[in-house]
Amino acid sequence: MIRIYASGPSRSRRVLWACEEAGAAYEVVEMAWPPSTTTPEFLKINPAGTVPTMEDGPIRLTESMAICEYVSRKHGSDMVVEPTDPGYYEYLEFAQFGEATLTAAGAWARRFGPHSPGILADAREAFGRRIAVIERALSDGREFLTAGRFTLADLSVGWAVTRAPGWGLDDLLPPATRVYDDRLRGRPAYRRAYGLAPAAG
Ligand SMILES: N[C@@H](CCC(=O)N[C@@H](CS)C(=O)NCC(=O)O)C(=O)O
Repeated sequence: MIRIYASGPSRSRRVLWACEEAGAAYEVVEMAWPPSTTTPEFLKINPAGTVPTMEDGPIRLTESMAICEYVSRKHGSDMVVEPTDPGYYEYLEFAQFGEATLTAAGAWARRFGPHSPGILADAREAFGRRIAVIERALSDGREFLTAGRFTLADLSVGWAVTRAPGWGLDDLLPPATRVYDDRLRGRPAYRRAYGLAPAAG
């Protein structure tokens, strides 16, 4: 069975969410925070000391989006958009943007912001500019970022959007992105991944 090393609301939730969307069976090893120093034996599994980390037989992966793609492909989920599908490059762009660009600004705010008002201001400004990319895409009324369905691009960007309150950045979410945020939070798979009761109605 797929084993996920996870910790609280970290990026490991993106992976649990992917497993729930794909209908994958998985087990969670919940780690103390930070996983590198409070659980030193974990460094033998992942020298970077980061979560999520996944083991499935001989396969070991430590990047959340790589794990989401692995789980999706293994379970035949339509969350993957193939290079031969229409809109593939839009999908590729958003799937990379969510982790590499949007999440980065949120992580600066959470990790370094408390030590320096200047860094926090810079991180907030960066997050505000970066979320404008998502707002522009969603302002045509689309439900999901690309391909007319929920894809790995939504898992990538959506994890960062739904994490914004935990980073103290939710006041920066623009209107269409707020509607998208609500839509994602209502998904049964999201709610299971976060241990939340099913959405009302
Ligand atoms: N790009 C990686 C980032 C992994 C990462 O930095 N995870 C954070 C939690 S969200 C972590 O484990 N930080 C602990 C540390 O840096 O010591 C991914 O998407 O999985």
